[in-house]
Amino acid sequence: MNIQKNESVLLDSNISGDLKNIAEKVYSNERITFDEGLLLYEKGELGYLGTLANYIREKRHGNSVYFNRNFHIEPTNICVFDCKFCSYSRLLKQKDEAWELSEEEILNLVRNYDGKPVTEVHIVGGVHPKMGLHYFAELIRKIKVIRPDIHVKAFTAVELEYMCRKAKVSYEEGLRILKEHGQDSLPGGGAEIFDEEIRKQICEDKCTATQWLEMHETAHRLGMPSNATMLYGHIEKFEHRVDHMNRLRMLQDKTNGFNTFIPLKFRNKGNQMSHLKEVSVVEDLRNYAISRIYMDNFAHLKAYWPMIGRTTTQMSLAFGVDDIDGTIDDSTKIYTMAGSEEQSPVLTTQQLVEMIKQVKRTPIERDTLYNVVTDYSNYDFSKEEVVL
Ligand code: V47
Ligand code: SF4
Repeated sequence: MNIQKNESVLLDSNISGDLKNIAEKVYSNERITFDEGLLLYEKGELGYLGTLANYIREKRHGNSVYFNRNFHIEPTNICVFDCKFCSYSRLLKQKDEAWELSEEEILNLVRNYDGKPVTEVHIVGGVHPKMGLHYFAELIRKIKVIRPDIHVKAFTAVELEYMCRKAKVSYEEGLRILKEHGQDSLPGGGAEIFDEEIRKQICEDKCTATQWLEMHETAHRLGMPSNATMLYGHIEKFEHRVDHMNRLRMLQDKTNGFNTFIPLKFRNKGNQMSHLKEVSVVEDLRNYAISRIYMDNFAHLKAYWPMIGRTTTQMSLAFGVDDIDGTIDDSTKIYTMAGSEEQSPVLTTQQLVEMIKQVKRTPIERDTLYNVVTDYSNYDFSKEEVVL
């Protein structure tokens, strides 16, 4: 595909010389620096950022928008940590709104998908003091017995750091055990904002930035790919976002093990940071666009639709995003409890496909590793045997 650069950003006399230099770099496939990333946050207007991010996105992925068919298992929301932004976790002693699924309940959730064409299960939850490495390794093994074909994307670096510490094994040993039992990859959660000062204020007691990065580096070395998130729009400043992306970009240069970067908008309902205002949709779109421009070695940029809602998700597809996660069922509570747009995050594949087509993009179902499962350009849903 021959993607045209949009000269308007180079010719517009309202755009400063610094921003034009960045545009020239983007068009000639050159990496932008930390300071240039900061300048984009400070001075880049929505139209300018969207033009550049969309150029990169279309050069990489054409018109395609990826999604997958997955389901979530959240074994518990009981958590030993106390992240100030979290609306979801409960302490062991707080019985109201706390849940703890038994192994059989979890396996039954998997059995519910018998005969349905899901390709991934995403397992993540609170850090329960009694659910350890060997419990989860066995659980994954049993899931794979029921569903040998499914990709298991499980446990944030935060959960993994705790599991390894409790089991007194190195990250490498812990991850190796989980891999041998069937875990395929890691989700991107727990990264929040890497800056040590900000981290101290919002999630003091869980794994450090260095530990998060080390866990992912170790996973990549063992052949387990992963994602990376960034929680933005709370007390961090623009420089902390650039620093966060910079640390990820450096690790990706080293390992090339990340699939996707997922910016997560801070939602303020029912947590210890509820006094903070949420950022605007314009800021969300600017953030997606800058992420696309800055993270030049990440193949994919994901908008997590249950979090930002369907309309912003559709708009994000013009601001660098090429992936909108999956056809989730309503088993994921981490966002509904934080006040996300979607209080019942359920979309059938047909609805997801229509949402993408409505903005003139091409819906592509992918597996976790971005192999194409189905191109929905001309798909006839009336032939589907199982609706999902
Ligand atoms: O790390 C918690 C975030 C993350 C709030 O890898 C909040 O494919 C906003 O990482 N407002 C966990 N965000 C979820 C996660 C994820 C989600 C979807 C896909 C993937 C993937 C990963 O949720 C946490 C934290 O950053 N979070 N509370 C809140 N109030
Ligand atoms: Fe626990 Fe995760 Fe919530 Fe932090 S964000 S309190 S680690 S469930």
